[in-house]
Amino acid sequence: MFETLPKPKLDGIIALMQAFADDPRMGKIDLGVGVYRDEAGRTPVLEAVKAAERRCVETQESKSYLALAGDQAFLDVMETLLLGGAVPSARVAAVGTPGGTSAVRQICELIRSARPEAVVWISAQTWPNHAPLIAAAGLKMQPYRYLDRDSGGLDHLGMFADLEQVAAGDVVLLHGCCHNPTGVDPSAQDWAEIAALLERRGAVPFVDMAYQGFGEGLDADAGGLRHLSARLPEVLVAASCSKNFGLYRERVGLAMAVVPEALKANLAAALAGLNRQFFAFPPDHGGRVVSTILGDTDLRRLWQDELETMRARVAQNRQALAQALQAETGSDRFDCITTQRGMFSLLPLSPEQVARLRAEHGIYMLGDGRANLAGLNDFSIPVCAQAIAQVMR
Ligand code: PLP
Ligand code: TYF
Repeated sequence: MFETLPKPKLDGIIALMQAFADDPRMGKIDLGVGVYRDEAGRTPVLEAVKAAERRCVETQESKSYLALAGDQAFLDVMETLLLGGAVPSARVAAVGTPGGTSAVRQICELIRSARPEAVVWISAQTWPNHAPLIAAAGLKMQPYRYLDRDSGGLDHLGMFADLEQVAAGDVVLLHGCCHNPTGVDPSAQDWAEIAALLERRGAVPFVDMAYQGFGEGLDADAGGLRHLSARLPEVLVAASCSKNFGLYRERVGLAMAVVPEALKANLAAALAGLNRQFFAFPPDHGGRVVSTILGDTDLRRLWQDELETMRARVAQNRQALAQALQAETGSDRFDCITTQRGMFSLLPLSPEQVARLRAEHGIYMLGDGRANLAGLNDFSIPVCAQAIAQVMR
């Protein structure tokens, strides 16, 4: 039966991870997969996570099945972290999922169950997994303009012109903060305009929140989502705890629907039903770690300090790289790196230049120029700036 199995398309990010691991060069630099790294290049388990894990090991009395939605304590603390009380809980239905990836998939399945003809609008540059996940759920897609390559900021005119084409009942996928791969986020004013446009067109926002706390701070990063939730009748959310809790391989995420009160029970049942179809009970350990941290004053303070350290380090790398590139190239075209946020920037490099960086300098980034700036340190910043200037000459 498998002679006819089509050759699967590889995940380019995972393939790049492997290529980096296989490269024997000593001075190689990994700006590929989006994981946080400290100055020494490590992705350590957070102290708050270690402490919460110890507590869970000591106190947990059973690992028997829970509900299809997962642990309610985890869902409650995440509702507060994401929505900050912007809407009453009576409007919020949520289920745990194995990471943000399956949250995106579950939300797509939910859209298909409710409205199979809906078009999902995605930013022209987006996380490489978005399109495959939406397509796998059988939904149609349309791109909207997002990045202004000249300024390195939001293509406001292009984005709003494209979103004017959105039909009632369509879905618009937005990155909650720290847009992957561009690092370009809407301003508070932009979010208000997005909300007004979606309200006028009768379209539903779908917010993918994978980096809360890595942009400006926990509350500021959720500002767009909170504004949309307070203003619109329906908002869909996929959230991940992989980055901000460093729980990557534990697979911690949730799928959420903010709806009118009368619909909450049906949405909760539909989401639980989708969990049952795909994996039944979501993983528990990581979510329990998250609820332990957020439910304890001291652990929460420790976690927020650790998150702030990560956020500040990436912001510092942005400043240092932009300065080094300015010095090497004499051009201010890289200044936008400092106004972009989160781990990623889309560097203005051709695929050939990216290939040369990898072959000649051992510097790994995605083919479109996406670089994980958390992968830099004081030593590699001047090395990268020189190499980038060289391939751009
Ligand atoms: N959405 C975006 C935009 C991402 O960058 C990621 C990756 O971290 C995810 C969702 C989901 O990540 P995970 O499935 O590891 O929680
Ligand atoms: O964009 C990234 O690098 C992260 C990690 O299939 C990631 O979001 C990469 C590929 C993948 C899932 C997560």
